[in-house]
Amino acid sequence: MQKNRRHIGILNQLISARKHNRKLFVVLLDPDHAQGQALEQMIDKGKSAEVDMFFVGGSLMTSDGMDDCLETIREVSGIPSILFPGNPIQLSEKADALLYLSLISGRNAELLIGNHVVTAPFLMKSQVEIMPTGYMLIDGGAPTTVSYISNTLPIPADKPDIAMATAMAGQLLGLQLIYLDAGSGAKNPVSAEMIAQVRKAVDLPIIVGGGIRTPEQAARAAQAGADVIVVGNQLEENAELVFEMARTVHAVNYA
Ligand code: 1GP
Repeated sequence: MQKNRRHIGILNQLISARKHNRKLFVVLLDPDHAQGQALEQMIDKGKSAEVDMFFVGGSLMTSDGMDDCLETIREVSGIPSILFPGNPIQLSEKADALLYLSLISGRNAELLIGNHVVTAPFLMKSQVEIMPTGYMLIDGGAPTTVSYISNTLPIPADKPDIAMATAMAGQLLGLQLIYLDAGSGAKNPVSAEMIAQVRKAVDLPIIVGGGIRTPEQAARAAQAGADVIVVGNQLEENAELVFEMARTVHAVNYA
């Protein structure tokens, strides 16, 4: 099946970046929030700031702007676009890759396997690169849309040992990426301590996002061992920040 895929290289790019300690900066675009000119401008700024990838998705999408968003990314920037689906209908052939998320911090069977069964026949025929991802929600200080919609409890922020064991299980199950997410707009981002513990526990590339508002917070996450830093909300408020965020993350070298 892999031979049909348009790209099989994005997971390899993430693995190679991890191997060479090159930190990546990703902008999360929620097609419900960014549309038309504002979307084009954000993508254009992302290109100038040399962001590495765009994630596209949202916990709850009420518009049908997904395809438009993916097309605009391709036309304006040529930067890889990765689907970060909040639910199984957020799939599109216009993306380069898909974070095939298993919510391993939760115990909701639909988000561990049910949705995968429903979407598998479509994905087997798709040209989109599939990236099996252990998705872990970490308590960010207040309930977020994703914890409500997923009907799961996040891992307590002060329990890095639970996060460690969960990430280890993800690696043993054969997942290829770990995503530590405090949820979009979280009050507190995932702590450096938790990221560092998970870093020690697994070899996989680690993506970290949720509630990162400043370049310092982004740098702290990268220094603690995150390979990919994702920012959404804050850039919707202040798109100019993308330059400093990207520069700061790219400047971190984790030894
Ligand atoms: C959420 O990790 C992403 O799933 C990004 O979060 O919107 O808070 O930056 P923010």
